[in-house]
This record gives sequence, structure tokens and C-alpha cells, in this order.
Amino acid sequence: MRIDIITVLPELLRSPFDHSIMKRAQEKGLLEVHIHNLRDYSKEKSKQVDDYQFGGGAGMVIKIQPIADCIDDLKSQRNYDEVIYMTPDGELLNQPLCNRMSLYENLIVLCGHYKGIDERLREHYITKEISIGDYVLSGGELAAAVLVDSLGRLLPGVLNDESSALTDSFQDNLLAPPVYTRPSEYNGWKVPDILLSGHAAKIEEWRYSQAVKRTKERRPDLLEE
Ligand code: 6GU
Repeated sequence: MRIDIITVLPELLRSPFDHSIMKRAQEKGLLEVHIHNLRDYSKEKSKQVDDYQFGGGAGMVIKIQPIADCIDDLKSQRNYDEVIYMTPDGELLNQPLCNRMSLYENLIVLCGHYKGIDERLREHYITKEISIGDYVLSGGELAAAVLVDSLGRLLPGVLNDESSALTDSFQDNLLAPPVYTRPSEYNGWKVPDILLSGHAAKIEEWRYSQAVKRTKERRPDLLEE
């Protein structure tokens, strides 16, 4: 998968993909992340990419031209499955949506800023709008990093233990069961006996029942879906 991220703050996106699983995904050639500085596409001497909004009001709006030129440039080089705009009024990101999008080859991810982008870009360029939750961030960069991470780890071959992504919280609409490691007793706090029993089938059963219990307690809404 190739992901092209368009942003006015490229520095914010330097490090999120340089560690751990995302780093390995790129080293294995399974994921390519390209960051594009929107200012490089400005035609103005000042490299300005935003302007006052028509009708008045506080807050700047990102102009059409730099974004249109950047997207046109990318589209002239390959076909994209979606041109995604990160915005708090987009579709809520969840695991089923991540699973579906992880099948794509090429994605453009546009990070919003200030008051947002000129509405005409949303009408003519953007094919999908995504939010990562019901709260407001200063810009779309952190949200884009969340999106890339959630997709990258689903690509075949990225996780070492192939089954690991399938037992995450939210796959099958269940939260993950509790996990323990050594020592088996600390301060008198014991690991559940079943996990030390060596009975693989019984352990699997226990984990499933714990996942259901935890989901009922914490996120009953997931079980209703
Ligand atoms: Cl995608 N952008 C911003 N600015 N805030 C958000 C968001 C995105 N998702 C949740 N809050």
C-alpha cells in the first residue's frame, strides 16, 4: 500500500512511522508513506496556502490551487482508490472501516487545518471524509497518523504473528481479554490458574468468555451491532 499525505505541517508526520511496526512495514516494502508539504505547491512568493473566508468570520481557509495542483500531480503518476480528507465532520473511523480500506493500493490523505479547506475541493476532489473521534484536534496530522497506523498493521506480512491482528480488540466486535506475564505471583497477586494449566482449548475458551464479559461491561454497544 502507498499512502500520500498532504499537509502544511510535514514535521508533525516525520516520526510516527519511523518506529516499531510501521517502520518494519516500510522496510519490508509492504507500506510506503510519502509526505507532501502543501507550501511547495503554493504559487505565491510568501508560500501562503490559506486566505480569509468569504462572508467574514475568524479563521483562515486553505485555498483550492495548492491542494488541486498537488492532487493533480499525484493522480498523473498513478491511480488512487480514495482521496481522503481528515476532518471532525467525516465518517467515524472504526475497525470495519480500517479492514475495508486496508485492501486499497494507493491512498491520498489530506490533512485539514485552520477553518478547513475550500468546500469546492470537497465537492470535486475528495472521495471520502474521515474523523477519528468526537473531539476536535488542531489539525488533521495526528488523525492521519492514526489512520495510517491502523491500516499499516493490517497489511499481510506486517505483523510477525499473523494471528495477532485478528485477536485485537474490536476484531469480531469484542474487546481483547486480559493478558499476564511473569512472575505468576507478585505481591500476592496471582495469575488466573487456567493460564498456567497448559490446556490450550480451555485457555481459548476462558479468553473468549473474558472478552465477552469485558465487552458487556465496557462497550455493550458493540454487542448490539
Ligand atoms: Cl480527522 N481532524 C481534526 N482536526 N479533528 C479531529 C479529527 C480530524 N478527528 C477527530 N477530531
